[in-house]
Amino acid sequence: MASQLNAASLEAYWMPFTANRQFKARPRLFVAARDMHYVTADGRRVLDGTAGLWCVNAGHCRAPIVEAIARQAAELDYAPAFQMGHPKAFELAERVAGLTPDELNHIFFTNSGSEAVDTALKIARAYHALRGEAGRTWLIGRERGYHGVGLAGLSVGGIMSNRQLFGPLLPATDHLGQTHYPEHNAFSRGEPSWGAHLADELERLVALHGARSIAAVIVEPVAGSAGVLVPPKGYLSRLRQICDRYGILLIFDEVITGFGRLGAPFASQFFGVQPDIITMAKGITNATVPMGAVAVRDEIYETFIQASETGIELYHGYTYSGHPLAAAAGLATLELYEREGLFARARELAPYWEEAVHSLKGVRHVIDVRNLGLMAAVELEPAQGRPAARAFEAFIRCFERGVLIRSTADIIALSPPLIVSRGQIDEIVGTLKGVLEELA
Ligand code: PXG
Repeated sequence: MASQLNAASLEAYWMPFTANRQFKARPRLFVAARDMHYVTADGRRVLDGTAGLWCVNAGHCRAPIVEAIARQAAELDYAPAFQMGHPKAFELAERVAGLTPDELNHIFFTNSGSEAVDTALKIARAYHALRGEAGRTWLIGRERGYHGVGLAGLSVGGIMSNRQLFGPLLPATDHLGQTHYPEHNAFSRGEPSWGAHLADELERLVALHGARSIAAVIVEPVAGSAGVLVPPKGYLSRLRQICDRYGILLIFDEVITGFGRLGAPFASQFFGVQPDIITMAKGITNATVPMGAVAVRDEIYETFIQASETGIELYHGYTYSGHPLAAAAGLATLELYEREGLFARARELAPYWEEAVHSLKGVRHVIDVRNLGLMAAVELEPAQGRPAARAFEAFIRCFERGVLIRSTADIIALSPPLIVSRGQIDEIVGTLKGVLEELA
């Protein structure tokens, strides 16, 4: 299996968000991929039930994207990102702006979701400062929120294990309460009907910190990493209303929900709620080349551009912002999504997906199933005294049986590429069902 890896190379690579000791004792390696499948080092095909890490929306190694990257690498490998440009970054920005909601027409490129989040939070504070409201510095996230691993993203994030060793985090940050209450919304199909009022907690934070001290609220429209927490009906529009009332910017972190995961370009369109800023990454290049981006409302961009007569308007950016390979990959990816109608396909498959995953209700260990678009979570009763062990064991056994799922605590997350077939949905759910029935 790990035959081509010796002990030294296994040790040299410090793997991210991984149980290194456990992994290195028994490595799981992919060496190739095509469409819906990975190939392991020992030559087995594994059906991708997670689109990599929620990112390979069009399936693996798609020829148009592969070719665009190869052509670009041979033609223009790199152009300085500051005070110089190359055409494809502009073309991609225009394409992305064509997918974002109406008034969000300006795109800042980053290399990851984490950087997109830090960029968005900096833009939010600077925007208020430029408008003469420098006192608006507080950034509000949400319990169980995941906004990447930068120190700002961690500060508004709400997953304790990601935060606990790294304090003190950014001051002037606070959190809304999380939205998943199994006693009210276990086994909800789509958006739970209970819980819109949870958005009113923002009123409490406004009262606590002062209406004119809050810069922005950032939420994932559907929380992904914490285990697919679907917002209660009406919750997001209520957040929007409260932000409007107090001049607070609303940021949707669409790193997972962007690019068709819910059957619309962005969750914003799916829910009919328009934020001021959207962060994105992952599906923007079908995960072939690292890239993230931030889309901002016209008036935010104009505020920066008007504030400076001649100089640099935003002292922020990355060496690889709008990198030629990422831009080429992004253009080919968006063309592919469009040509194959993949967002519409996700929308059409969603009811079948919902039926399939909810067939796990009543299966051994299952205490909740939730879904939206082509996302779902299956939550398990934790094994006595061994939290997270049961879902991790399910992950290992599914992998051995040729299906890739993802586990986080005792929650199994599913998010296949949008090209998944009905038969493959049955295979993912059927394999998981078999594994759960036999798990201790
Ligand atoms: N925001 C959100 C909403 C995310 O889901 C990030 C920011 C950070 O993106 P980068 O590109 O810096 O990783 C993410 C990333 C999982 C999982 O299995 C989720 C993510 C990454 C890896 C694994 O839940 N989300």
